[in-house]
Amino acid sequence: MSIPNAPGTVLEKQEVQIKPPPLYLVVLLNDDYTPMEFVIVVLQKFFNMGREKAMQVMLKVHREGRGVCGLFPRDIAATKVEQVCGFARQYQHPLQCVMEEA
Ligand code: TYC
Repeated sequence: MSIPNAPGTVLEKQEVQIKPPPLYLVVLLNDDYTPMEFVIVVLQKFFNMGREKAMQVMLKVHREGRGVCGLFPRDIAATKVEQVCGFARQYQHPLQCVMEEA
């Protein structure tokens, strides 16, 4: 065992690369059956959007097939996905929500 900081010891600066935690996009996918109004409610309830913003995002998903609901740390993104999927199942809608690394 070496003696820490013994006389004559040269301390080298350690190069520590600290990366910020990865962020994840929560993405809503289009389908043909979930009512538009239900999607608006989901965006308001789980992503704190006002009605106008929720309407815009819902229409984007409807027209383009997918749309971003928000950007979150991994655990928060995973919770949002679970909440949205659980809520949709509760009402028997096929709405799909996924997360992907940004
Ligand atoms: N395409 C659906 C309809 O016409 C509406 C919809 C929008 C469904 C967004 C899912 O993520 C979605 N009723």
